[in-house]
Amino acid sequence: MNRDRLVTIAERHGLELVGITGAEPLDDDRRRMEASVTAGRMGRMEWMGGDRPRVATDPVALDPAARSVIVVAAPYAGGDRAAWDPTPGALAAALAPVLGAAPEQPVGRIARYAVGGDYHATLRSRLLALADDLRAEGVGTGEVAYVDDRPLAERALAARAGIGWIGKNTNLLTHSRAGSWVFLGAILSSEDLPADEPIRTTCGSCTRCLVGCPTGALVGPRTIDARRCISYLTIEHPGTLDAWESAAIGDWIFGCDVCQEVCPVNADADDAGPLLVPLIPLVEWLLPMGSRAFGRALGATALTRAGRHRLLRNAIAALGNAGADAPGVDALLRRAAGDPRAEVRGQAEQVLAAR
Ligand code: B12
Ligand code: SF4
Ligand code: SF4
Repeated sequence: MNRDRLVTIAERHGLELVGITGAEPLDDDRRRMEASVTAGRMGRMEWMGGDRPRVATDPVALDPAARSVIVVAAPYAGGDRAAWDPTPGALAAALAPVLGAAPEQPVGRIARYAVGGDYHATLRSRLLALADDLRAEGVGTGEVAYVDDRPLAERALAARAGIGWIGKNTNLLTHSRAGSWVFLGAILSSEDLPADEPIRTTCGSCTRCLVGCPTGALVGPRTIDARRCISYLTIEHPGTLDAWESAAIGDWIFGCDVCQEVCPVNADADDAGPLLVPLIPLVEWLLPMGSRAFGRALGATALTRAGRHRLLRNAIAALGNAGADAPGVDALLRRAAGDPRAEVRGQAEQVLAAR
């Protein structure tokens, strides 16, 4: 199959950015991943260690029949998310009881990537449908499409497939209108497809993300210390956040977009910004909710990655950072300090103690 045909088929699924690379291992990326884990920069993400760097950087380790990797980038902001996500407003719809109820201040921010339907499920089903179409045209594809939840070095493969380049903020940046506001996914193919060339663009002398990261998590160009990254702290970090971590998240309650907001590559992305959520109604809404009720309310969104307890923990920390003194806040925090979950209790006690 030639490239034009692949692009035409991918466009049917709303996927305009496609690249092809060979299945050869990414030895340099493997070494960098191992170094990052060994140095502790991946924090408590134990799943990033072990055999993952080897497997993630060797498509053949995932599928012995792999000869090529088809990589796609799907815009989640600043471009047409609706082209591939049938529920681009899923998060606002799920949070309607909170967004509708509210006094306006203080608010927490939810990163742009989480605003639609859970991208793992949505993009994976798009990739599976694309793989079916490719098979129908005689292209051998592996059984599995990968989006984030399988061990595959998606950014490094996307860069090698010429979709973009890895910026100093460690994200894959593209020349499309969406810039770096893209998800990445991949399909392994047993065909020797014509590989694309990596593009030559670099960040040049720009350092806006390194300077702009509010927590110093970008410890060098293309090197992140996840332990300082708000995205890690709000989504992956287990347990109560300590005093530094709580202060570090500021008003972000799920993910962080700052190193992409400051990036000139995203200047043409006409996006709606992060989702702003009033914190007091959010805490009131989440507190009486059990895990099942949380699943029913938010199960179709990416917020399930943090779950009820971390989201509540983050909202309480952000409430503390805002110095909220509206009537009823102390009573709300005292209720949270009696929550069955230790991370919620601990966070509420910490905020109460600092008031
Ligand atoms: C673990 C993880 C995280 C961790 C660690 C992030 C990180 N930078 O490694 C945390 C929780 C912090 C995180 C945060 C976010 N993530 Co994340 N994350 C992942 C995951 C699951 C693995 C990434 C990984 O292996 N990291 C380890 C590093 C060492 O490996 P690497 O990224 O593959 O390769 C790096 C090095 O090789 C280095 N590099 C390359 N060449 C060179 C050369 C030199 C000289 C040097 C020094 C380094 C270097 O740069 C590469 C890119 O970081 C991927 C999905 C996947 N399967 O790949 C998503 C993924 C990277 N995340 C994604 C997103 C959207 C985010 C957030 C934007 C979400 C948010 N808004 O909060 C933030 C961005 C924060 C940031 N600046 O990276 C997207 C990125 C899309 C894109 N355009 O790049 C991915 C690809 C998920 C997806 N399927 O779309 N994430
Ligand atoms: S996501 Fe936020 S905290 Fe993490 S590196 Fe980027 S700006 Fe820094
Ligand atoms: S802000 Fe500048 S240095 Fe950072 S990723 Fe964007 S272009 Fe590269």
